[in-house]
Formats: sequence, structure tokens, C-alpha cells
Amino acid sequence: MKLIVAIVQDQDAQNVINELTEKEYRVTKLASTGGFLKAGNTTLLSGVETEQVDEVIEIIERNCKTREITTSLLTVTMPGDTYIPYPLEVKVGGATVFVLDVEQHIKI
Ligand code: 2BA
Repeated sequence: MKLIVAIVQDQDAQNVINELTEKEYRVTKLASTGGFLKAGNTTLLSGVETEQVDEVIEIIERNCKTREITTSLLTVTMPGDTYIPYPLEVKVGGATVFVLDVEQHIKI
């Protein structure tokens, strides 16, 4: 068995969850925050059989879009300690996916 951990953008999360649940995969949604942008994103956990991993990754791929985000994360320091926001463009997504081996899966 494998645990798929997928970090997706909030806008894409519901479509991924809908398609996974339609196809009878189990999924857990966690609210998360990216370390770089410090903006909300969604982490999905799905425990699946090894042979189902490829289909789950396809579902994630189909529903997650890459987006260009402009942020003013960087600042330029001017004389007199004035901070001027410096726009920075980053591409986010489609999704960051980790596939982990599951040692035990217990339901109590
Ligand atoms: P954030 O950390 O907020 O990163 C958002 C986007 O900013 C990243 O998109 C990437 O394009 C850019 N970025 C991140 N760190 C950077 C850096 N040090 N320098 C320049 N640009 C940087 P994605 O790569 O699509 O990542 C989206 C979100 O997925 C991340 O949000 C983070 O929450 C998660 N993530 C990505 N890679 C990860 C990893 N190796 N481990 C854990 N979480 C990860």
C-alpha cells in the first residue's frame, strides 16, 4: 500500500476530491500553508493500493493547473529604512506529489 501526499492549490482541490471520491478513492483534505509564499494551499492524503497510484496521479494532474502568481514578497531597502515592495512572479503548481510506502494500515 502507498500513501499519496499531494500539495495542490486551493482552487483545484475540490475538483481533485470530487473525481477521487467518484472513483471510490478515499481522501483526506488538510488546510496547509506554503513556506515560501506564506499563502494557503491544500494537502490531500490518499491511501491506495500500489497498482492504483498511477490513476490517482493522473486524476491530480488532470485537475491541477499551473498558475503565475505575482507577489510582493521581496522588499528593497532604501535609505532611511524605507521598504519598497518588489513584485516577484512565481509559477505555482500544478501539484507537488509525494508517494510513500505504508508499513501498516489499521482501521479500528
Ligand atoms: P510555497 O512554498 O508557498 O511555494 C510557492 C511557489 O513559490 C513554488 O511553487 C515555487 O514556484 C516558488 N518557490 C518556492 N520556494 C522557492 C524558492 N526558495 N525560491 C524561488 N521560488 C520558490 P510549487 O513548487 O508549485 O510549490 C507549491 C507549494 O507546494 C509550496 O508552496 C509548498 O507548500 C509545497 N511544496 C513544494 N515543494 C515542496 C517540498 N519539496 N516539500 C514540501 N512542500 C513542498
